[in-house]
Amino acid sequence: MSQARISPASWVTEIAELTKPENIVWCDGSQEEWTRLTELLVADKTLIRLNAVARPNSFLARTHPSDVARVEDRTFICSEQEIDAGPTNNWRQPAEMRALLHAKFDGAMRGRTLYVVPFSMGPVGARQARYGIEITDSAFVVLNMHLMTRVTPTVLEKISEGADWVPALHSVGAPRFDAAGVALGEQAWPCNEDKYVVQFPESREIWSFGSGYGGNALLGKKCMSLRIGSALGRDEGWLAEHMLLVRVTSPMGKKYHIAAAFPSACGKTNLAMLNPTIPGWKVETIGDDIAWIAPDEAGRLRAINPEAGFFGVAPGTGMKTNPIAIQTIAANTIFTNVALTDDGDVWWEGLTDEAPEHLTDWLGQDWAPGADTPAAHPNSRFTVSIDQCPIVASDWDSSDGVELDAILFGGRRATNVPLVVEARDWAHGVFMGATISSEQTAAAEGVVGTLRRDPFAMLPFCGYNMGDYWQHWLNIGAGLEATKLPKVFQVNWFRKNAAGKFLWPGFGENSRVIDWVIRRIEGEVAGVDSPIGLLPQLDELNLDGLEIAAGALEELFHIDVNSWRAEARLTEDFFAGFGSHTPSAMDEQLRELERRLGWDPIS
Ligand code: SAT
Ligand code: MN
Repeated sequence: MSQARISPASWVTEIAELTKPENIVWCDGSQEEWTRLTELLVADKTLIRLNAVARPNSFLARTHPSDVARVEDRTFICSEQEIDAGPTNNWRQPAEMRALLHAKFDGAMRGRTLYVVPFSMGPVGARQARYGIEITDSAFVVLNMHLMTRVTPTVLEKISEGADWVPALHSVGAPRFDAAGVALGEQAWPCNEDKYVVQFPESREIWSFGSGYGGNALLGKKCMSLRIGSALGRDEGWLAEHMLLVRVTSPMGKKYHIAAAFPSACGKTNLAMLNPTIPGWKVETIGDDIAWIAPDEAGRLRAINPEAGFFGVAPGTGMKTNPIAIQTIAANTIFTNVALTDDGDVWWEGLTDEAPEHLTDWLGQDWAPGADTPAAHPNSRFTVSIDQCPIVASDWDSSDGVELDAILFGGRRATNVPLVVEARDWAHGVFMGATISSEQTAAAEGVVGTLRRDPFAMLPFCGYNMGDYWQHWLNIGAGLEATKLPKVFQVNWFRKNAAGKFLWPGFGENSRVIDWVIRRIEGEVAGVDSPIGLLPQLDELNLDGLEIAAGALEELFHIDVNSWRAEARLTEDFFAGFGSHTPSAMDEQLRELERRLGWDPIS
């Protein structure tokens, strides 16, 4: 389906004619480029250089207060047919969107530099690697791409040898001059009120306008690796997933690989850097956000992390919750929208138990403990290369990837969903993934806390009809021997008691759940059947040394039949929204759940 492309040079010329930049810079991802661009941005006050002793080679950026998260209602999947975008995506007719975008990009880079960023998702030359070229008028984006992807001219060589690539065009939408050459004035954080994050899945193109923030602007991440990636995966027989990837070594010295899908800001980075509290276990990080998964010749699913860095949520990250992340960001890190300490270091809620006596908040205002607004924006972030992670697997970027043993699906659920439950088989696992719901976080614009369906944690990231995506998952499983497939589990660290307190301590203690998952893989524990899947028998969990309130464990695994019936009713409505694109196997799973809940769905 992908089209023969014009050369990168012709594309750059075409885009430069449209956007009318002052000059063009081809980027090479070098240290020299990093130094040059950080100096440029420090000089123009886009970046603040942090205290070089406390935080060497690290920087703070403060965005415009309106440009702080992904803009889901401005994100579009422009497939030829609306049905191919499906009911969960915004769709516009491609020709109409192209015309609109041409008007937006016309002159959008006047007075700015157009940077050409050749990048690879996955190790250059690997079977699973995919190449892209991002054009951007933001040096801040170039620096973040350095950390998050592999920026290298080698990509251009691969393309000239015939490799396919994704053109990814980005502008902050803030020209310095109008068409008549009149200066428009420079904003501290250039962006545009009108934002578009647009994917054309058939022609594998990305056009992003108006935002300089995160996934809106770092186009290798959600736009390419998930939205375009999922469409590529559908056509080529693999899976592009919003999943962390870890290697877990048991006390017996056996290695397992686990991928886990959680919505944005639900703890993927924490689980990816898990510090086990039970003795003898070791966790190594492979990725914290995206996994590309493909069947191999032996009939196993193998995964790579296509990225090269972390774009992690700062608030809540501290020595107690994620000491590995704290070590990772000790240097060479870009922080966005966190608070600044008086000695030129960074701070956010949860970094330490007590806030410093005085801070400059993410808006650049004086801040003191007790203030009624947070010092760091709830979606403030750190960008850092994966190489800095002290527990990164030494072969994290192996071209072969790793064999998957288990897949976890999770979300933030205060009620109903137990700490862990195992799917009966692959199709039941797909049903678990398809029916995830989670309380909304600050990672996207919207009301934090409201419960929303987030199937496979891919709601904002699936580049085609979500119903077809479930069928694709079913097909991948059906094409492989059941015994070779990873086992699938649903987890929920966030269940609360009636008083609203978390029942499970989470973080390092989640190693106890991983321990049970692995003992299930080994067939060492039997679990106990329940209407929603296989639960641990409480004595199968390793709870040595854990202090947990009396009754909390029972509550963590309690299945409330009435609430689950209500949940099944909502799933019925949810599936109905996909019409004939809901796979019949998903309807069967729902009927089966209803039967197990002792409920005759027909009456
Ligand atoms: O802004 S990003 O999309 O990169 C982060 C996230 O929402 O997961
Ligand atoms: Mn994410």
